[in-house]
Amino acid sequence: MLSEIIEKFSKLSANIKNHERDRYSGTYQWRNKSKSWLFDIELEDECSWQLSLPSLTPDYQLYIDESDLDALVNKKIDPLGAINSGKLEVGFNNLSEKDENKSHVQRFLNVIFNKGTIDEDIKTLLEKFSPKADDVPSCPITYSNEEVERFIKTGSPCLLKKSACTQWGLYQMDEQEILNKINKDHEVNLLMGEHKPDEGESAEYRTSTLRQYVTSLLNGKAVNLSYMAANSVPEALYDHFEYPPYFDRSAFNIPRWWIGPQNTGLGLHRDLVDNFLYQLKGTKTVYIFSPSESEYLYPVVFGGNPFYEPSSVNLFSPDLKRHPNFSKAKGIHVELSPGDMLYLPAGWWHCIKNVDISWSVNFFAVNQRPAVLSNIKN
Ligand SMILES: O=C(O)CCC(=O)C(=O)O
Repeated sequence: MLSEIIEKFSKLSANIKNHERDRYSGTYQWRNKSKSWLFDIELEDECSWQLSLPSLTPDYQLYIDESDLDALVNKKIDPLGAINSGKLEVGFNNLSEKDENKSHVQRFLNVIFNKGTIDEDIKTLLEKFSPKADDVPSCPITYSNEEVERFIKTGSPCLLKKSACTQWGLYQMDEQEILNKINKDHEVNLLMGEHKPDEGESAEYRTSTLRQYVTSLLNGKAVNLSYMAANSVPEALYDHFEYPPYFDRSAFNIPRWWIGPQNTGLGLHRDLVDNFLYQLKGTKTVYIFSPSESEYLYPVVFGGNPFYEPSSVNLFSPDLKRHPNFSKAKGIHVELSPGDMLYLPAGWWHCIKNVDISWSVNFFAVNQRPAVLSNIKN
């Protein structure tokens, strides 16, 4: 099995462009959780990526069990999920640079597995070419894919009613039918508390089986309002949904699903890639701000996910002493009901609140440039 994994790694090396080689050059040593050596990969400035013998002083050490490594190279879990869930740990010699190194490795893995490179220029371009807050005074509602395609070209969010998800098995099945399709030990990550980048606090997660979580959710007991946020949709469900029809399938990574009780959600942030969010069960409210409002939203630099940027503003109890310009930000909001699909163009800020028990699935177009910039050169 290891030889297949190594072969897949070699193929993925084609994703690494020359300028990335420079940025990520170094020796990455992969070990399993019991610390046995699996392989080293070495990326040098100008030359190709190669497998090498164990280095005594690797720049980065990555600890992952072989089964999880297999899931990672086969793109059944993504690097962000693997790190957040503790399946993949990153080790270094120099503990004082722990967070920085972890971010570096996470970014590097995004380059390999998601073709993910976001340069700072993208933010400027998104701000320049996306519609401004005044151009989108409310979220447009549409009933056709043709209209959605027009919004995608102009970089405007829109809500599609009666979307294609109403035809998916995943939409039509009830909770018990979904559970019956999935291995009963299938593990999920529950978000117990969001990170507080301003205060240097990381997000808190715990694990559970999907079965236990959904059962307690349905019994009204989802512990401390935990949120099953951004988990990879399990393979057993791959035949029960379709990818968004607007881009080629290869634009997307594995869809993520989001399940949680009333009042769970996610704080204000933005993703620098196009996103399609389908609502399967329950309702959620999404608060949205144009990239043109960024200067009022106090973005913070955080973590190693290059596609993600949080704001330090708490939308539900803003601290205007710390964030005085937030009072100038113009936002819109929209409610998603079962069967709806929200198109969130790259760079649009959003904050989520589940109104009742909510199940959603989203697709990030991590392998392509934001659609609004497709004809714009930087
Ligand atoms: O549905 C949610 O709670 C979060 C969704 C989200 O933030 C996203 O799709 O980017």
